[in-house]
Amino acid sequence: MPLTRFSVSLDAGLVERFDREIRAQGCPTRSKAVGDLIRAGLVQAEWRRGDEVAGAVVMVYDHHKRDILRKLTQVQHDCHDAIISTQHIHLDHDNCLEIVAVRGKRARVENVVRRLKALKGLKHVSLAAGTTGRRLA
Ligand code: NI
Repeated sequence: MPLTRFSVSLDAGLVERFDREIRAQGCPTRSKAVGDLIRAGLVQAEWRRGDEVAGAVVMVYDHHKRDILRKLTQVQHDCHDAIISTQHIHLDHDNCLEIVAVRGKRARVENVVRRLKALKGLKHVSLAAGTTGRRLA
């Protein structure tokens, strides 16, 4: 993709604060920081519109909890069309970290998250709402 230059007029204080923040984050250029913000906004728009999206559900649970493994497997089989991969990590003697990669229409992906969050016995469930990347440069 060719680069396009454009000028933007903003409040000086806002730009100063933005520059301080991106320096603190180690961002190399203002252009990269603005591009990252635009892409983040476009990803949010994909989710709002109900486009095809991709992401990861992160869960932590104690595998000793009654029936938890069977219930997790059941939900993942019920939602197999939206789940592309599952990774299970044994964190310690009791705790497991499970990462479920999801892809599909927003409604199907959110259904996976809703079903997982409804399970009793999970210590943590969160969604990293990503993108398929197809509509982003
Ligand atoms: Ni485990």
